Amino acid sequence: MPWAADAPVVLLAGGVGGARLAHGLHFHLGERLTVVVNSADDLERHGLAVWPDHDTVMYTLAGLDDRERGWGLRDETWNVMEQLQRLGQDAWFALGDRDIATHLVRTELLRDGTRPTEAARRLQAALGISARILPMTDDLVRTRVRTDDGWLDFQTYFVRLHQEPAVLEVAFEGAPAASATWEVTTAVRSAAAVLVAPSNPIVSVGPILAVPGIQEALAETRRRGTPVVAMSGIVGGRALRGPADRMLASLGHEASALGVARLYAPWVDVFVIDQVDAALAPQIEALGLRVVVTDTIMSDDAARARIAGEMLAAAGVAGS
Ligand code: FO1
Repeated sequence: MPWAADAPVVLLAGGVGGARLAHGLHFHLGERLTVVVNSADDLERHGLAVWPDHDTVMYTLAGLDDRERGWGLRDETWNVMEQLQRLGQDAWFALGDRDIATHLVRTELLRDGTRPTEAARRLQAALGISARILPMTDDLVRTRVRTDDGWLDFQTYFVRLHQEPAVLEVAFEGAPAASATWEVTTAVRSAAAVLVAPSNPIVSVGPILAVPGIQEALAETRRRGTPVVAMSGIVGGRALRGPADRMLASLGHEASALGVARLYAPWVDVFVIDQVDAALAPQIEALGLRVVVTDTIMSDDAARARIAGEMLAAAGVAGS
């Protein structure tokens, strides 16, 4: 299909893995990049609207991210948290002083009736970001996980309990009644390519697909010849970051690039795996996917740009 030369390239992303690939893609694509972020990890803390995956991508594209920690701002201070603790508040979810400014502005915009997508765009514009970062929906969707102790909010499981309990079931509360925004469906429908970050397939990519309208837009864009290219966040049987490997296993999937490929096969065309998993290529190809094998570890800016370039090449998109 003849895409417009400026047709967007859409990246479906969670937090850290999504932000790293978005950074590499931004190098090639600039304002052509549209990132659709998982918003089911979002939460309200101390009365503030906190959007972890959106902010991780936003701070990374603005060059303000803390690379060691993976979330939040570089050179952050924690005075507000210290004072909250003095005031007897539960401070298990750490909000940095400067990060709080983001949540204050966003909370006020939302309270004044601004749509979440519009609030997101205003924050991005204020930080000088040329790419678009779109929440997957303007509606409230929240991930909950069932453990031996019952159902937990995602951040209680992830941050407070350090992802220790085995996850027996996952639910995206609010998803059936949610709808995709026109910004997201238009971007997917008009995309030159849709890419999937090496994020957690269950709780980062899963919620995006659970929003009614997004799978339909993906199916339509694929029918018109737009490729969907995904990267495995499981390398050598281990998650690059976070609990994806344990989560896959406890939910009955194989904790490997092949396990992720099985989940993605119905809606993905090309699967990018790490060189350490090269031996899995024939089994992944047998699922009907084209396989690209490369070094997928995004250790520095050069690696991010190289891997992003390889994904774009796999999608047949010329970058800068
Ligand atoms: N992750 C943590 O492990 N501990 C925290 O205290 C924490 C605070 C936090 C504050 C703002 C923000 O945007 C992200 C934050 N994260 C924290 C990261 C985040 O909760 C997770 O990495 C994602 O939700 C998983 O994608």
